[in-house]
Amino acid sequence: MAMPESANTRTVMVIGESNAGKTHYGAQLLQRLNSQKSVLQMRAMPSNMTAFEAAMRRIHDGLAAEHTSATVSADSEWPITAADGQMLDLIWPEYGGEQLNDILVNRQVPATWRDRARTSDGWLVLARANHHEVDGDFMSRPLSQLKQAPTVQPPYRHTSQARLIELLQMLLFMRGADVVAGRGIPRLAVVLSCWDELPADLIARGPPDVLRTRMPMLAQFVESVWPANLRSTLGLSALERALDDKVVDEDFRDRGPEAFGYTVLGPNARTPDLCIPLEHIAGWR
Ligand SMILES: Nc1nc2c(ncn2[C@@H]2O[C@H](COP(=O)(O)OP(=O)(O)OP(=O)(O)O)[C@@H](O)[C@H]2O)c(=O)[nH]1
Ligand SMILES: [Mg+2]
Repeated sequence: MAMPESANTRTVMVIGESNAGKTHYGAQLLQRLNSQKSVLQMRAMPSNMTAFEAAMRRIHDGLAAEHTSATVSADSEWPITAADGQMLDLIWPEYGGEQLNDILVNRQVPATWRDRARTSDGWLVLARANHHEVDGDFMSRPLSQLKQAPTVQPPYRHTSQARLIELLQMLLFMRGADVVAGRGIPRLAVVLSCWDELPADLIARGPPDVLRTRMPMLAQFVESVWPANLRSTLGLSALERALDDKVVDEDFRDRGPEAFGYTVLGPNARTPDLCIPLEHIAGWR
């Protein structure tokens, strides 16, 4: 599965739960990487493109792509090169995001994930910030409210923040990283996807600020494990708007997918270059 390694090749893997926006970002990135206009280019044929090709066709027609079925598991490997000749191998495990959940529930990491955890140089975590409201607990809600215990207990499930932290901890453990001594820690980019969905008071703020507001526990975990020079937080809107799976967005179709999407670098600082998160994670920026 692994591509031949060379001294200046970095390997990055994408981590994201179901609905995080993996497939749409992947489809938009592919389009940009093949466009000859981006600072990063595809240097050879990527493998296992089926899911992304279907998504690219849908987006091209102004429609949202379909969810990736939970049974899909096909590593897509993208050989990328930068203008100065540096190389990046991106591993995009095109999976139904539910597989991550299976890892957490079964507490077993399949061999493919173990290998990825060990051999990758960087991890790109996609999290959909608008889906992460801070859950109420005794720190944030008055005790009087908590006393009114629900009569029917919902099945216990970790919050999405807790799931991501747990997953990162499992992957760090598989890797044999020494968190206390700060050894063997991969680069990390937390990419807050679907930025366009955020409410007006957050949309103008910087990505680290939004991470701290929407996912404070994850923000603290990342800050405590990753030294500042190994981590970054960015915002991303792969489509710049929501697409429907049945009603065609004619404006999007007419102007084309290449006219949409941006990376958020800071408060009100955006660039249409969707490859920036890759440069960050490779340590080129
Ligand atoms: N508003 C907005 N919606 C987006 C954007 N990117 C993706 N979406 C929507 O987010 C939903 C999930 O996106 P996917 O790319 O299918 O998510 P995924 O991570 O591949 O999910 P699974 O395939 O279930 O693992 C879809 O309904 C998309 O239409 C964006 O930039 N903006
Ligand atoms: Mg998908």
